[in-house]
Amino acid sequence: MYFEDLVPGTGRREPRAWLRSSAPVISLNGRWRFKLSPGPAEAPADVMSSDLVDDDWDELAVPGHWVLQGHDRPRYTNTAFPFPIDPPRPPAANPTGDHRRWFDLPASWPGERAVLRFEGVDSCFKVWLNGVELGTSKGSRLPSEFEAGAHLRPGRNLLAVRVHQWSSGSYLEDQDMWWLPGIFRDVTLRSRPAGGVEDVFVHTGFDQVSGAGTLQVDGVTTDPAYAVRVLVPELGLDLAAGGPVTIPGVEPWSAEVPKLYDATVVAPGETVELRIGFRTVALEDGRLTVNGRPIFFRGVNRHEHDQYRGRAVSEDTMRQDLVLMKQHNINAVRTAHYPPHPAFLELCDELGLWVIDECDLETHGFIYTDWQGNPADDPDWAPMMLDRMRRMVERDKNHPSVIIWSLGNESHRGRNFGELAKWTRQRDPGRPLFYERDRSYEFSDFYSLMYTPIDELERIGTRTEDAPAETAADPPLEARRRALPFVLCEYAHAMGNGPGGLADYQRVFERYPRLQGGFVWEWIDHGILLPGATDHVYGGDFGEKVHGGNFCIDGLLFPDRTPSPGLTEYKKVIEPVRITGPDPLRIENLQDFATLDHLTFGWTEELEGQQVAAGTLTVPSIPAGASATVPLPGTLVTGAPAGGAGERLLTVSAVLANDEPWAAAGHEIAWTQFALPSNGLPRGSSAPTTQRPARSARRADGRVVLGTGVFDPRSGLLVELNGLPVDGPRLDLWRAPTDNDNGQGGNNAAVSAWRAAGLDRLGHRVEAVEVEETELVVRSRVAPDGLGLAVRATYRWTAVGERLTLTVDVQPEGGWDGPGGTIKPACESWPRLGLRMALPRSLDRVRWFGGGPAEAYADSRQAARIGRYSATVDELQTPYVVPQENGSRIDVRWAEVSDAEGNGVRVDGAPVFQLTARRWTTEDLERARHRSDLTARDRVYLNLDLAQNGLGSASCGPGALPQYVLAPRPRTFAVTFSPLSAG
Ligand code: IPT
Repeated sequence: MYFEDLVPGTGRREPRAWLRSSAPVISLNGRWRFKLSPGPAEAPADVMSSDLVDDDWDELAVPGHWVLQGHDRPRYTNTAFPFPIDPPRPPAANPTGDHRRWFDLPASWPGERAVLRFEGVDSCFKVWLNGVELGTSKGSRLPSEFEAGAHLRPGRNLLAVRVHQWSSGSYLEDQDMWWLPGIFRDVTLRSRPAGGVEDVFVHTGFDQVSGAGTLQVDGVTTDPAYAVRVLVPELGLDLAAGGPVTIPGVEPWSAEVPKLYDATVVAPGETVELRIGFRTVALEDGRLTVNGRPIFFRGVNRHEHDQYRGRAVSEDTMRQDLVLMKQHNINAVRTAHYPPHPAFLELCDELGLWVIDECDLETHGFIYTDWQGNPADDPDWAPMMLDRMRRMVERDKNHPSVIIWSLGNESHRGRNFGELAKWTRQRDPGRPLFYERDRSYEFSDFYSLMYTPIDELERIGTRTEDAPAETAADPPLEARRRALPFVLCEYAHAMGNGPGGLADYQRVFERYPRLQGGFVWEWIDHGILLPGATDHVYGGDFGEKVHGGNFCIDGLLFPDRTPSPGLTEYKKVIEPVRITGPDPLRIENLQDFATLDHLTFGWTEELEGQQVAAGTLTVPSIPAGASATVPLPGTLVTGAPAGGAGERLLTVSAVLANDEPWAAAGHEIAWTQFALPSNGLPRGSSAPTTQRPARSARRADGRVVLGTGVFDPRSGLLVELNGLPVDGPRLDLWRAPTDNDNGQGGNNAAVSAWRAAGLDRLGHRVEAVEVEETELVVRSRVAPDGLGLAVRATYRWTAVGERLTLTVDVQPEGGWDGPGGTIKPACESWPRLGLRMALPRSLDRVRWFGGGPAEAYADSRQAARIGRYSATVDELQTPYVVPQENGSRIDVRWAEVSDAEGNGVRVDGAPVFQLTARRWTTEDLERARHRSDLTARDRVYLNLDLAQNGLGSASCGPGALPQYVLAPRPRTFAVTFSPLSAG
């Protein structure tokens, strides 16, 4: 059967470019009739017949996936095939969706050749027009065209499409994503006029020395006797197709300045509109260059995903993705792991992004046969694989944004890739090739890896990495590999809270010319909202046995396209302008082509987080790769602060001077904050004070009273602060594990060491509550059941006026460090070190002076700006699809937690602390699997931390770097509480 053989398709036309043509076209998108059968055998034999009555069939939106429209259900696996590995056979249970649609041919429709074009059908289909079979096709994310003209009728026509969820093609489509069958991209009927433009291949070049462009347009007509002309009005060009011709004085295309020239390709029967970008892509001296300059990728891997529509993404959604990328300083997309909707590439041309266009090819699941039977190395599969490469290259060849062809993803090594590379090099010598997973790199123009640790990246930067086993015994091949530029095609796994370490990667990328940047994994969480649901689903939510869990919830955007803190962090880390200083200020242009003339620079001076002065800076024109020094305004340099005493900060920021297609004037591109000399300490700081501690500690009425605090005499916990009920602060070392804490499949899992050390079950035994003259001292031993290790915590309370200061001394005891100790493996980190307390639920507003506005952690804190912020407790939560530790604000100098009237508590750090506030406990957060599992309790829970462990990206990659690890060792920290009252 066609769905289980190794024939890529039948009856299809030769692949060609996606063209905007003047020829008549009818969109067949819309409501279709639909019937789902459990397998091909059960599907109606007369699906193509006009006699079949389909009135009782359901309706389905096309483009769309039936599994997201109430038929069957979506299915998520990472690497596993959700059927037995028995290539090329699909499973017996092969859901088969019959789609039917009647359409009217307008009277004006030309009675000539016509084609039916499908932009994407997952995974295999057969098509009939008016009862006549036109053909079959596989290759889900690729177009298929069938001759249709001979079978069209005036008036009503019946189109029937039978789609099989599984096919031999499924073995080539094992990308880490939802399995989503259906006609999920556009369907059109296109007239093919005599004397029309069948295909166009635009080749351009740009010579950075002379400023001249070259243009060659290969036009193919339906009849070679016809001449094809090319018009580029802006350049005054009107030429016969062919070439190349040299055009002096053109403006080049780059992702930074995406200059496009409108062009028209004219044949007697048809006109095609194109947008041409002049650029030359080359490999020179071991580096990738465009227009003669090495470029640097600040990239993301993008899957097509919409929380309601799956991979049937609208053009608005595509544009939204690109606008968000541009707004966040991203300049490159790897179309992981298949060619995107064709309109997406037009938008990349227009808005300016470098694109690695990736073939719809991944055989990852053969990992479970130890790569036995992997199609990539089986010549029988070569035609299926080559068909995919050809359809991608032919479709997308005219886009200036596409600068690299990727042969596919995660398909191990195999000779068929040699066929793909050979054909592609011959067909398009103008673009280099990429393939990561063959460690010999013989078919790739790049060396590449995924999730590489920083130290390995340093070795690659200096070309001193170990040779892979695949090339070690082959000196010429190894020499070739070592000379290649390096691109980190996936890194910084953005699953849940994280990734940590982006800034560290960036530093290494920028240090070594061989490293041409990377692509964060990945752009968006693949959470799906099924009809009527409030929680996003992921693998396992249907009780299925083989699934990939929440491994697809690993994007920089939440499923509704709200940026996550990870995206804000990435934006800051990849700023194309670096501002250092402050005296003098240095502005560095990190772009590859453009000046910074499109930006304006401003500064603000803040005292205790409140603006006291502001101005603009005059910055000279700075070419790409250059920098300039800019003097600071006089008052800032002399240090004569406006206003009174307190912490002074200078913020310098670069914003768009004018509206761009992707952001309005004023949109911020880069910023830096500097500490200015400070003029004494502000009121209310927890600095040494001349006031002497109150001699007020006393026992009274079965309670201990110290200043404004009332304590329980047995637990030593604070129970009241100035009349406000409090559930006293006590030591806390636990956090609700993040996906990165959990690591991958038990590897790298910080959390397994934490649990082995009992950090998730610590108990508190109070050994002494000592009421001294001026202080209250509470001594406790904090330890888990079943283990001998512990933490000694000594809480020392003093009161000065209304202020109550708590100093906590922490001493680890017993074998935290593994060998010889009580736990194995060693527990090398603590999730957090701080205090936990509860307040009445009415205290649901937080004001703070510190890092913000969003969450930040030790290794993801570049985007946190010191300032004054306010938020409700609910707003402080970051809505991760899978609940986990989140919402921590860092470098908090002070925070006020109050009710609507302003009554509450102020907390001062010494000098700073990390703050979280939530309506549920850490344990609630840890238990929750979906957001609706979290329900508010009648308290507000605060964590006041000295520190938390870094985030890392161990959900797929390295854990937190050593400098961000919170090691178990003795520490002392303090916070001061004071009452806040309304008015
Ligand atoms: C790599 C895949 O290429 C990508 O599709 C995704 O699954 C990612 O991992 C993790 O989310 S595979 C690599 C970890 C071996």
